[in-house]
Amino acid sequence: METTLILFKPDALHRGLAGRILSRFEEKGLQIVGLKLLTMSQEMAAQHYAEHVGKPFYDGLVGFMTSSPIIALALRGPGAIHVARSLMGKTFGNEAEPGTIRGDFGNSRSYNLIHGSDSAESATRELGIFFPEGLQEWTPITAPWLWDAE
Ligand code: IDP
Ligand code: MG
Repeated sequence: METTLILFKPDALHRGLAGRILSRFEEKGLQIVGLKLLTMSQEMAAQHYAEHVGKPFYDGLVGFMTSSPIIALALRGPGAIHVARSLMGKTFGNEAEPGTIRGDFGNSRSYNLIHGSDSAESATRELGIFFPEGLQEWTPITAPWLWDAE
């Protein structure tokens, strides 16, 4: 079982796509264990995007991500990190496959709607930034069928 950190970026909220994007994950069977609306501080953005410091797009990315509210989401399920990334599609909307969130809802290289953790280490680190208080522990009544559990 894995837990991943998803962010709906400001463009997802401005474009009124938050509900539709959330539905993709719910329909897939990922469990919501954390959900909040917040505006990212400069400090949070710097921590979250530390690996990108110095890249040409870094200042624009941080400016965009701190410009208005985002939704932070913690999702759980078997292989949740990879499963969520595959639902999201490739980084740039104009390269992402149709059927993916980025492939269906965007055509931009900078405004790509969503972030998802890329590894177990990233997920642990990023969940700590957005959910320092911890996550909600609960068991969906459908868990045996969602998770291949007995
Ligand atoms: P990811 O979001 O698919 O993991 P990363 O390479 O980790 O992609 O980049 C983080 C974010 O930085 C991207 O989601 C995108 O918003 C932005 N970004 C990455 N590369 C570029 C670029 O070449 N131009 C503009 N923005 C970029
Ligand atoms: Mg990344």
